[in-house]
Amino acid sequence: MGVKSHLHGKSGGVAAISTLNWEPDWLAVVWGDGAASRYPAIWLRDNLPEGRHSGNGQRLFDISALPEEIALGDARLTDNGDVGLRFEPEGLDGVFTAVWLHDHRLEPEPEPHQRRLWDKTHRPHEADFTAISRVPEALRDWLTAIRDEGVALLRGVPTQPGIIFEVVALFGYVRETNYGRLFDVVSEPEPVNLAYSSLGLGLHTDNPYRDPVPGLQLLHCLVADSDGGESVVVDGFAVAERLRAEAPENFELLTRHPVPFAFISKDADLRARNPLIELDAAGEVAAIRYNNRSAAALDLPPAVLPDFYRAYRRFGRMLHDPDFAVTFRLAPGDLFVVDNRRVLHGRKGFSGGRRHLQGCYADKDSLESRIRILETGA
Ligand code: NM2
Ligand code: OGA
Ligand code: ZN
Repeated sequence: MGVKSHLHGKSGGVAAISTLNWEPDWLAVVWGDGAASRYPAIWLRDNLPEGRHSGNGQRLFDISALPEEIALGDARLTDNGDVGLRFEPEGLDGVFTAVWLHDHRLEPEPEPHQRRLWDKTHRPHEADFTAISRVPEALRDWLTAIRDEGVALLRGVPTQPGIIFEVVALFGYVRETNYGRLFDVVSEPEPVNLAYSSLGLGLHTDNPYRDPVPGLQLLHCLVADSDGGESVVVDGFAVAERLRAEAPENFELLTRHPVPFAFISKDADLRARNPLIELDAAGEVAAIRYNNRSAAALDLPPAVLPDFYRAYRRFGRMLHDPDFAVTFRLAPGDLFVVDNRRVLHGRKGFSGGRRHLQGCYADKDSLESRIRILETGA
């Protein structure tokens, strides 16, 4: 029972098989709707249900334990429409349900894009702390906005120091760093980091000098008695896509050359090297790293640097184009979350009275896990 979800079912929908064909190397299935699927024998052998623990669904054997040459010796439709297979040379029998085979079709079918790119017209999703603490659907919607839009606001978070931990506990775990499990963003006389001053902070992602970078940042406002200090957020993915469309050669340069970032203090010497725009294996933008304060001296080959600077500056100008900026002012009891691999944030300088935020980092995998759990109602 628990196993089904562990086996990553996509649809769970009803799947009827109309015809089975097989060769020693392949199983071919024709579905009730006429679509066809093929599965290699080695893949089927690797995924036999018996190969997994019946309680938790974890695989029980290592890939090296599989015989070198695996072939199907027989394939038949069972009375209830599932698929019985025999594997040689082991002489092993196993059954796959039609639903499992349908959920795990291997034909390339692009996953629908979850991310929604946005510009200055975007109104970040807002939720109420009490509501998301009590109503699973409200929590699901708030977390989904963070996952798909990279930013969301929360109101009504008591101005009690440390309450940010209760927000994180709704979806995951704090990612502790040299700044602590929690950090106080207040203006200090000798700030170890410019965030702890009253200066404005240009658009940035946090901690690019760390690998991996924290996936999420939460900032909770306890006191906002000063003038200024407004928050700004920009969808780095939207800007990167604009750059790709308008200046593909600039985009390419920023994805191809990793650049050094550093943060050095009395008790930290953090360094990491990564591209400003990171792509995944499919060429999709996977992460933005942009932080003027902690960018180390660029050390790319001299022949590359002039072109690289052109691309870097163009990207920087685009990021600061007001067409992309969403500005808001945090009041006591407000909190916002950003996807720190996607959305840049900044603040205007402030003066006059006191301003106090508490922040922490968390990882995104737990947030995505929580959404799946809330969606299946488990
Ligand atoms: N603080 C607020 O990444 C950065 O250096 C931005 C981070 C100090 C944890 C500031
Ligand atoms: C930070 C930061 C913004 C603010 O702490 O990383 O960007 O509004 N702070 O003080
Ligand atoms: Zn920051």
